[in-house]
Amino acid sequence: ATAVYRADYQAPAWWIDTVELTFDLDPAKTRVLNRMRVRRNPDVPAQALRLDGDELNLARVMVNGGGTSFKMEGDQLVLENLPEGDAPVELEIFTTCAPAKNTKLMGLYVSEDTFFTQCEAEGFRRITYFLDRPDVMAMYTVTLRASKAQYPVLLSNGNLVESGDLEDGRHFAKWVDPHKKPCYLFALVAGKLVAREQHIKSRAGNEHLLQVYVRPGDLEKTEHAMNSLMHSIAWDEARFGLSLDLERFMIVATSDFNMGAMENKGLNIFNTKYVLANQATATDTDYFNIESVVGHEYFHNWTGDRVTCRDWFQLSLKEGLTVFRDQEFSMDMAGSASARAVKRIDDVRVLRTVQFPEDAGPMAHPVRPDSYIEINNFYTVTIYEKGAEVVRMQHNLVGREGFARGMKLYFERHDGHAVTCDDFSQAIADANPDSPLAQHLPQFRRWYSQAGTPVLKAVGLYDAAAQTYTLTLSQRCAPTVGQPEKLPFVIPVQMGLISASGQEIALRLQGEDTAQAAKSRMLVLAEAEQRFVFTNVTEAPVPSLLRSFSAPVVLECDFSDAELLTLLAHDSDPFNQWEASQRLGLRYALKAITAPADAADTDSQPGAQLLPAAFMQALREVLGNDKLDAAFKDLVLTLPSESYIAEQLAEVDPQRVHAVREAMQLQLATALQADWEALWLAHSDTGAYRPDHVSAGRRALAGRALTMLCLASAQSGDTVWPGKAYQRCKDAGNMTDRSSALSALIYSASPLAAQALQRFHALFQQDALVLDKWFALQGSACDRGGNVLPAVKTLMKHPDFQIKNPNRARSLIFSFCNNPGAFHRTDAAGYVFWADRVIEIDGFNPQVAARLARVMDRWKKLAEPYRTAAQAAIERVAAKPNLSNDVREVITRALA
Ligand code: B3K
Ligand code: ZN
Repeated sequence: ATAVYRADYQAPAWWIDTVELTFDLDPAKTRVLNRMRVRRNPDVPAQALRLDGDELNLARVMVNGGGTSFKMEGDQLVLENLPEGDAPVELEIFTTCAPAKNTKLMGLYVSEDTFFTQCEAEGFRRITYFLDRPDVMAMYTVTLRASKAQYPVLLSNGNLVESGDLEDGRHFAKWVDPHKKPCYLFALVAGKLVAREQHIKSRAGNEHLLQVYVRPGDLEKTEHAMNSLMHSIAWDEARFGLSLDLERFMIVATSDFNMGAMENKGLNIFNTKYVLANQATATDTDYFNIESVVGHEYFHNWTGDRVTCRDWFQLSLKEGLTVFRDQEFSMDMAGSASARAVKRIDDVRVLRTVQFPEDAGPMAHPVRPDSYIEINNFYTVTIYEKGAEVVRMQHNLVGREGFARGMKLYFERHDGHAVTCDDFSQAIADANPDSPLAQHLPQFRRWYSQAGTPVLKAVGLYDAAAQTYTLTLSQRCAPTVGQPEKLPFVIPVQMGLISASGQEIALRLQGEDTAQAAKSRMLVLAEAEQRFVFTNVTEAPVPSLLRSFSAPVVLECDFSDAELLTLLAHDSDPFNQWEASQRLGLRYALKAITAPADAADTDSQPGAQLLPAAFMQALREVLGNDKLDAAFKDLVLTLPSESYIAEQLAEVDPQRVHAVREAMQLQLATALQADWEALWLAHSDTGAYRPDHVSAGRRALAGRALTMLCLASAQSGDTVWPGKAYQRCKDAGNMTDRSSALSALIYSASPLAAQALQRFHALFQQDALVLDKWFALQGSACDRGGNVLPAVKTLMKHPDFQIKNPNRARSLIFSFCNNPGAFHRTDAAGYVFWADRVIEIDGFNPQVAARLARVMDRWKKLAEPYRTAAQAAIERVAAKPNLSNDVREVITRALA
């Protein structure tokens, strides 16, 4: 395996204008006839045509209707003697492949007797020989032929132009895609499926047919996905003027899928997890995720499909932008300012707990990487979530209207083309020539080229005599792999100033004539250090910085506890209100963790008071504040995660982090017991189920109250609350309440947990997605004396456990390996288990194995004895011959 470099990009020597594919579908041996019209790229010196292939059986190659000479070089089919000149050449390639044996779930494969494809990033070469790169865009005509009884539904991209019966019980369908596309957006589906259908008329007046295909029996679980699709279509028209460009738009669900979903043109293929929902089987989170993923894939129809990536280094061009779009869609759907803030907080939590560690670890890479060995390893939180933050900063630097203008220009310039991240920023800046983005564009682009999370340092100085407040902002960024020196970023800092009594102070910078009406404004830090002097400040203010998380940075500021309590109580920016609670929680956790072991032996004193009285009182006030939404209260009462806490430490003892955080949880449970009881009474009856933000927030808070009450009961020996939780497991009217009650019993180690789990299994043994939850709850259970790993090992032998199904593997194995308190064991057994599973899964599905391998990214930060044991486990994987490129790349980087 060798690395590919962005700097080596060259335009293709050949173009493919049209492709006609004919499939004779058979699980054991599918025949693929590929007729292409190719022509030389006149802008590039003449070269042989080199077509990519992978695990194909080649039967025949013809050129312009006759035989030809060809050779194989590795996996490539090389045609050296094609006719000279500009005239198009007709190529015909006949191959076969074995979909039933395809366990990698890349290319053409079979799941539950149905054919599916997954081509992004480089799966099309597993279907036929092709120029498998995104800058080669062609027009497709696809004919599918298969047994009519076994595969009554035959789907591909675009419009169905012809269908009918053939001999021997076979039938066919012919599809024409009216848009040219790169091959990674090709798809076909064939099997016994049923569809929910919806006819809609767009704003532009065009009629469209929407279809959601699932297995018979699942149809009643497709209403929410269909509604989400209709909302997505309406939103993209309203916000960006982008309409559906197809007569028919299809979504198909499969239970065997390596990731969430795939945006194939007009034929999106989805993991069932992001399609199927009813109140009995799906939680509020599932409902919101479905809306967001359906939106995400639909929005790719423009940002990804109409304008695609020139090469895979530009992946964030479509992914960062499309995540930004799905985040905005979810926020606009959420409605109220506070529901928007909750969504923003959720997104930032993912960024900080997953992306920040990635950016500080061995897999760190810029949003636009410079090299890769296996592109599938680069579908990362950096490309997606940090990429979305980089788009969001551009949005904030030009404003909402300006961004819409920029998008319009982007499509005017690039529709139908394969372009770069630079092209995108250029369009946004050019449409807003007077914006700070245009002013700083070359420097802003460092967000695409430099990896690592910048640290933004803020120092405030109040001068009572001069009535000025001087805010000094500076930035630095630690070295990352291959990038020892970093240049300053352009950091938009949305901010305000608050008086001790909680009033917002008018913001007037020195040199400005009058104070701006707004009490929140954006400062742009573009140098290593800059000073901002505010005048007419009549009392010492508390700065509220980086409101709504206006840049993906770590904010370093010496807030006192009292200042943070002021922000928690009074900040008009709900994000920073929440942030204040997190800073305080983190501060007390770190203090306890780094205190000398004998001074705060939390292991032996689980009741230790780690959270001071003033903080507890502030939390009590949040819980009792009628003006705050339940969902927001739930987030304020969520302590920073173990992995986020660990990330702040130079050396991590995961068991100590776990013990301290659990001690803090216990304090929240016992000290606020009366508050939790009141909350339970007020919120536990959520009425008829509706997955809207207000009632979902109530359910979340009720669920947390129940968990806390069960935890306090475990301490006191009381049995009332576990009894109530058990009762709720039995007769809850929806999956959100049922699973949160079950999780409360498991978390509090209630003796009723085992029985509740058994009942839950009996009730849902026919439902794969609910069984995934059942496995996940056990894999992520709070560890008590090392009990989780043996339970996981036993569950691996459960008849419902199937390691080859990615959702099931993730539900048990990934849940366990991402459960720090259970995974990091002094006897190293968690690491041994991890290494065994990586090796096992790599034998049939490298992409899933490589994801699991990433669990060990931060091993170098571990304290002994964990560090040595982790290294031994990683080295054992590395020593394995025949590792996939996917796993090899992750492991090599981890050990480097
Ligand atoms: N574009 C796909 C991801 C493909 C992953 C390939 N390993 C889904 C998405 O981002 O919408
Ligand atoms: Zn995407």
